[in-house]
Amino acid sequence: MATSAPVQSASNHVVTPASIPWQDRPSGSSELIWRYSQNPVIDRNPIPVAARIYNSAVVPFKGHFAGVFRSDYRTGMPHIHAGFSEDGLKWKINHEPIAFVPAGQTKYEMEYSYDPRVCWIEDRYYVTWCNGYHGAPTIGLASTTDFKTFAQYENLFIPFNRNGVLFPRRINGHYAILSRPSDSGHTPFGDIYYSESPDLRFWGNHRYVMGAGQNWWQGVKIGAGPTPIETSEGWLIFYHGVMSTCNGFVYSVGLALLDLDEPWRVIARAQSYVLGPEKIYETTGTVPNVVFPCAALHDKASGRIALYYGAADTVTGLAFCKIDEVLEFVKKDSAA
Ligand code: BMA
Repeated sequence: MATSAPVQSASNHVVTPASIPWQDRPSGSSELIWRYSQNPVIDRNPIPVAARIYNSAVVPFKGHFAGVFRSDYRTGMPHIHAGFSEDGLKWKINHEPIAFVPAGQTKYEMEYSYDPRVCWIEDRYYVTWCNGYHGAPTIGLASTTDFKTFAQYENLFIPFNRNGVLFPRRINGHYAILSRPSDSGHTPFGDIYYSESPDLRFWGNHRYVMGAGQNWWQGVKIGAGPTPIETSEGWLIFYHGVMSTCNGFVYSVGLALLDLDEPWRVIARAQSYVLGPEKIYETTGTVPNVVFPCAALHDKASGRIALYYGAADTVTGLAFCKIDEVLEFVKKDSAA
């Protein structure tokens, strides 16, 4: 079920030894990405205050795992909570939301918070999320070392923006992020952009990376998912792509490979999605037909990846793949 190799960050820095969750591909299956047989790993009503936990981020922490979880309250508001797990499968999620401490003088506004990502850079974990600011979504930023105290910084951008995903190391001396400019609603457009910063405070050199529309399944909008994984061939990214149908949006998972030094340059981009909503917990829920990846654990020694994703805006799912197979697929299926 589990590997014994150390989990490493994409920058080859050993964050902490841990055994990532794993199941072999089911016999007879030829799927590139296969689901955990006991999905969902976080089911409905997981903590008293929240009816649904999904679109959440998980990282290695002190030999085990920690995470930041999108928790939708029965008031309808989403908030983010910290949580812990010995094995990456059974989660103890705090019943109280994260109480952010201002990193500076100002107490930053946060009307709602959702779709967190967590990224280890140099000496601490950084959390990014969609932060409600004067009724509009933008990208919130905080740091932590212990998942107890979180220092909150200024929002990275002015509204409207979502899906802020940091790179796990500086690139050409700068912090780097992918994001998706949007609107305040169920945005009917959206491309992925790259921005960089000397200090995580001032962001610029905004570059277009890739857009919606390449294929029907990603025809409406796209958005970055887990922290990019560094490989010798480039930054491997899982992202979500959205299709419009007469019954609403359908969210699937796509794959792309970005240049290591110039990540706004797309080396390869698969034309086919690699995980689509199929299982009952993905096709039925608050928002049917959604798979939305926010975290990937990568075991460098074995090449195994455990991918965490929100399903139907209701529960949290887990899926597995192998990095060499995924890299081969993204190049073979690419139109870039
Ligand atoms: C997006 C975000 C996600 C959500 C998805 C499907 O706009 O709000 O959190 O999973 O819609 O409802």
